[in-house]
Amino acid sequence: MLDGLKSSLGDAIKKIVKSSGIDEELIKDLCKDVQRALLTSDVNVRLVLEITKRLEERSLNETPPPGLSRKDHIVKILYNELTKLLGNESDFNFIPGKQNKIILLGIQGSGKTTMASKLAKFLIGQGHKVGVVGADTYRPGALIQLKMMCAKSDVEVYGEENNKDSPNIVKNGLKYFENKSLDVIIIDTAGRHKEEHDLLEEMVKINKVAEPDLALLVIDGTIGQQCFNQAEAFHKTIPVGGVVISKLDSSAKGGGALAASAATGAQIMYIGTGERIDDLEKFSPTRFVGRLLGMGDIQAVLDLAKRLENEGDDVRMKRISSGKMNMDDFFYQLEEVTKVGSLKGLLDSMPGMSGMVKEDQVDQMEDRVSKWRYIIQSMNKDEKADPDLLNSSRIKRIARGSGWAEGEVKELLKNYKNSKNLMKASKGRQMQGTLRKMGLG
Ligand SMILES: Nc1nc2c(ncn2[C@@H]2O[C@H](COP(=O)(O)OP(=O)(O)OP(=O)(O)O)[C@@H](O)[C@H]2O)c(=O)[nH]1
Ligand SMILES: [Mg+2]
Repeated sequence: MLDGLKSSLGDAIKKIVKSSGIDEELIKDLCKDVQRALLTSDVNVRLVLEITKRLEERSLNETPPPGLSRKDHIVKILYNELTKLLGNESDFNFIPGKQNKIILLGIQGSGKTTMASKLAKFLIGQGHKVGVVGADTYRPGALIQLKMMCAKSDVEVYGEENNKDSPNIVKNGLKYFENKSLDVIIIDTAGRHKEEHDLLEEMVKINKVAEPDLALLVIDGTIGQQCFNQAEAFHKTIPVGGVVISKLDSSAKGGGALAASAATGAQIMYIGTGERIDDLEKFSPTRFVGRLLGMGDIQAVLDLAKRLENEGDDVRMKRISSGKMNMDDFFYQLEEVTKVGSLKGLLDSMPGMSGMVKEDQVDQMEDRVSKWRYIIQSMNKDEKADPDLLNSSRIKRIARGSGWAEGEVKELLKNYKNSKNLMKASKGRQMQGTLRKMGLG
């Protein structure tokens, strides 16, 4: 499924992983590769540009958490951004003690009947008891097709071969199943018109009779980003509870279909990945992107990132307060403070501090933080863990790597050492500590 997209994204990641060092050019290259991959998969240009812009900005500006390499961090950013592109995780909660009605909607040939039988089997696998109503009165042989597919999983189908009134069939079907011990009823409808308007009118009628708990819109994934218009039109007319994208196995445009549907705000709940009855998956953006990027590789990175995030503050604060702050800790604190918004705002909000720091001092500090970001990024892992290693030849190398003068590197080191010493002395005295963290103490 989506093999083209998978291999082109995979190649892009390989380039990053194999590189000897990360620089701006490489990040720009990655963005171009990702752009190409997504466009080839028919993802909308605007969405592609948004995602690669964020990928570039975050890759250039974010400092990886200590312990996570820059490369891994970039892979993680790519993973995050692609996941966001595909919308949220969503689940339909079946209400116990009643018959939950699911109606399948969609244009002709989108895959509704196939989906009805796949979904029936899938839900049975989850322990539900399922019945199906066939309300397609237009397509010759529709009921036979549905019955044949459902027979494979012993699901009973209600249909009326000679009744042309589909809302009436739905009504009769629901009545027929009423007293059977079933908890899910799936209703397959006709997709007779390509013209949106007529189709939508019919949908509204059936919808009224069925009073579904979940209306699932089935969209053919091979149409790519055109999904947007279809999903949006349906979404506006009928309270669509979820979207199913079918035929993702045979579509080179599947990425576009998924992204476009998510962009309407509709939740993608299931995907169809083949013609057989088992070719159905519950859709999860995180799992999907994980697989797209090669789950084995990415999972290890995500696990590590998560562990480091959780380890986060406790360990770090202990290290800092015991005077063992390393360069990563120092920078982490600087970033924490600047993240809050302007330093001035922060200081003004502290009791007794208001107006104590002059405007230009604050500006200077913010400039410094951004300068130091580049310098610290040019240090290697050992140097960050133990800045005492930084002798004059290392300082020279770092200056060259970061694009700043040696004097700036030395200035940073001086501030780091001051902060570290002051931190030791000011244990527990929070406010002064904060000031010193910023190199203002
Ligand atoms: N490759 C592939 N083919 C699919 C998938 N889902 C459905 N199809 C095929 O698409 C065609 C149409 O599927 P149907 O389930 O009959 O579509 P429908 O929406 O019920 O069509 P109408 O009732 O005519 O509106 C059939 O040939 C199916 O085998 C899928 O996930 N992958
Ligand atoms: Mg059908």
